[in-house]
Amino acid sequence: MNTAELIVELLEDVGVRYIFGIPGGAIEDLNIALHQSDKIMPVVTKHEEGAAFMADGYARVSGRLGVCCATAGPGASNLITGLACSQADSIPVCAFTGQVATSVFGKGALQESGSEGINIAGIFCKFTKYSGMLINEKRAQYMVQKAFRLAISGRSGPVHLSLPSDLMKKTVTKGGHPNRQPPACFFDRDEVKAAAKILIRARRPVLIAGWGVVLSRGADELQKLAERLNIPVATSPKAKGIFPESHPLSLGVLGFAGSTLTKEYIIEQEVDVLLAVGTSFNEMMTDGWNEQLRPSHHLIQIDVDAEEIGKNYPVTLGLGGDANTVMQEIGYAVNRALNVDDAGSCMRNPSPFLEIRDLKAKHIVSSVSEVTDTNRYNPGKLVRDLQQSCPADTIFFADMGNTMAWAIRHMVIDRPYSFFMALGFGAMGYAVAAPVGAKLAVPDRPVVAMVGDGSFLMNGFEVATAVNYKIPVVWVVFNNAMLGMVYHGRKLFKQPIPEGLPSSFERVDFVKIAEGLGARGIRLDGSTPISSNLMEDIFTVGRPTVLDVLIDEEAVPPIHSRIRTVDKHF
Ligand SMILES: Cc1ncc(C[n+]2csc(CCOP(=O)(O)OP(=O)(O)O)c2C)c(N)n1
Ligand SMILES: [Mg+2]
Repeated sequence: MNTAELIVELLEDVGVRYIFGIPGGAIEDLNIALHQSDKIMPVVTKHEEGAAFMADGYARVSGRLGVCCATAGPGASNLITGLACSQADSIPVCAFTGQVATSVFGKGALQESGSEGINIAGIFCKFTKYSGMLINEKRAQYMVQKAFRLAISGRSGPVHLSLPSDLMKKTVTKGGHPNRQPPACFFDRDEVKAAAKILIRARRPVLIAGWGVVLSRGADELQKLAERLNIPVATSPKAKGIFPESHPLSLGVLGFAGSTLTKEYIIEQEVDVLLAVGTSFNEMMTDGWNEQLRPSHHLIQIDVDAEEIGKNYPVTLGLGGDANTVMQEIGYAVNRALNVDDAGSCMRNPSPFLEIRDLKAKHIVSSVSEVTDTNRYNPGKLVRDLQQSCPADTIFFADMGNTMAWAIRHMVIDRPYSFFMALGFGAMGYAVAAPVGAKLAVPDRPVVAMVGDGSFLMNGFEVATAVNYKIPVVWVVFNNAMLGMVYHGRKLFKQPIPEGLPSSFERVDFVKIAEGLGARGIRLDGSTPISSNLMEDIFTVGRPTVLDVLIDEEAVPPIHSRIRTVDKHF
């Protein structure tokens, strides 16, 4: 076999089923090898950024490795924003990019992007866990397997290999080294015991579950631990729904667009012990590093990456390790200390259940802000209607912009692994392409993307990719003919910001765009609301569908905390 065929076999060995990308001269050898594979289906996208987002969406939803590829030069550089999103949210994605033959390095070949030209492998080092260029076909298996191991293990993330075309053609022999992936389930027993003791004695503790709980697939352990400790749970915005939001111990989302009850419970009242699991205390979770988030006695922080522990708030106890494993071990230690079995739970007085119940009654989200124009859909109502009209197992994606804020504030997510945003890097257009990869990972679940019109205009041609492969994603476009977050953000500053780079633009007809791309397009507004019948029809017909929803552009989104942070820190 040649090196390209070896790479495809190695992909097959780790169970890869899809590769997202766009072909080009420098990556034709990989293309030929893929043609011979009956296990891997290539998905050719309309832009490489879409390919990287789809690989990310596939990995984010399935927990498995996502794979994308591009040709040399601009093909490779178009992957950058996608891989940067994966890096910021620790998503395991492997990217392969083409490369001109090593024999012409430095001579000015078209799209040359090796160490003598625009150094793609070097550029990618800055936003991946590992980026390398194949230097010898005899080291190909080592480098590919190393890349896979790094992507999936420890704090997962994207990796990249640049593949010079001459090396792809060399004859190689596959070595007998299976790709072993050691699970990251380490923990420190003494620290676990110490944490259990503190948590049992805590008077008014709170658990904050972050994105690390999602990455470690820790929803079950989280719920068990919360119930055993009788401890209220808030999530970061990105981890929304990892703890069922209707659970009597749920406080909802803390931070950006989060619930007002969470803020009252955690920020405005005393918390003596804070257990932070898989959260880095970033800007969006902490409302700009609010000092009042500090607990009065103990901050216990669990993270797979030691770099995060104590980074933004001083900890009294830092536990390295995978969130799922450490929570499980704390659960055992609590049981042993209380001398109870799995069914036992830690009594607390006053009962957090009662306090949360009363707060929930007080903070019932009143039926969203005023409607200025009756024909325009209030976006808060839109996200609620959408959720109520979709099956319970629907997976939702939310894109950057006000859309995301409305969704965080008004949706109630009770099923873990059902609500996704790329909030780390915060790229507009992510939720246009990523859901296509996600749908391939979970073909039996409905996948719905909530996208602002500005974001849709960035990557909307990927609807044609979904049409091409009959991947029935539903995009709900929040059509306000503007970059709404910019518009409202400017207005909400103490000193309103003028419109030098205007936030509004001519309204676009997304029904026509959808139809032009081969998808189904449906227009809705406030007088034709989303209904269960409509959504059922869309899911039954099973075509990629764009809902072009005219929303009230003056409805003020819940983005005030972000504006305060920008005002104070930037
Ligand atoms: C790639 C990229 N460019 C610019 C931004 C800055 N930005 C954040 S939200 C936003 C406006 C989003 O507009 P739209 O998608 O229409 O959503 P809306 O806020 O109107 O709901 C902009 C420009 C960004 N996050 N990502
Ligand atoms: Mg908009």
